[in-house]
Amino acid sequence: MGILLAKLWNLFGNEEHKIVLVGLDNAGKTTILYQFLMNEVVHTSPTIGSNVEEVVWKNIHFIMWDLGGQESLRAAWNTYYTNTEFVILVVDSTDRERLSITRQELHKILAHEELHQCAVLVLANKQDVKGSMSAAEISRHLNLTSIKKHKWQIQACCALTGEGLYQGLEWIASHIRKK
Ligand SMILES: Nc1nc2c(ncn2[C@@H]2O[C@H](COP(=O)(O)OP(=O)(O)OP(=O)(O)O)[C@@H](O)[C@H]2O)c(=O)[nH]1
Ligand SMILES: [Mg+2]
Repeated sequence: MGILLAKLWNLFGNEEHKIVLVGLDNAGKTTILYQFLMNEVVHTSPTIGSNVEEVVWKNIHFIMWDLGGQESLRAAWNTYYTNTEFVILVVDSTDRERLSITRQELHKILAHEELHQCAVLVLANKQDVKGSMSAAEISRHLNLTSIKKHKWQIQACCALTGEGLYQGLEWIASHIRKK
């Protein structure tokens, strides 16, 4: 009976799913958060601390936490991890120089005990910029195929047009439906 009620509760879209958006500063996290919220490009400045918004899509309620990505702020990312179901790692696909730092951060995230059950969506952002790295190239550099304990996916996107963002969210939604 309890399970049935829980299923009905979810069916009516009352359950909230927590997502944290991480990635280095300037990757496009805040731009992506507000694309999801309003389908608009907002003017952003570097996030100090975090932004949080509720995004409802296909009757699924997401609580999205967008965390500041500057080096001094990354040490505090783990204070947001409790009850997180999905991590969205946003990568600036033009930033070849710092991809190895992103890789280190990703593998630190995956090793965190509070995230041992979470699934990871990597968004290869800024695909509109000529010469940006492809999703396949980023996947190779981040060594995504070595990830065995977490479900993961990589999706190319452009936060300015919104292209690719909803394919990414659909991947997340498909995991929720399977539960
Ligand atoms: N060309 C291009 N620019 C983008 C894209 N997404 C974001 N930007 C720009 O990148 C800059 C940084 O975007 P933010 O969303 O503030 O980055 P952030 O990841 O939140 O950065 P922090 O808050 O410092 O961690 C802004 O000037 C955005 O307009 C994109 O897909 N293409
Ligand atoms: Mg930001």
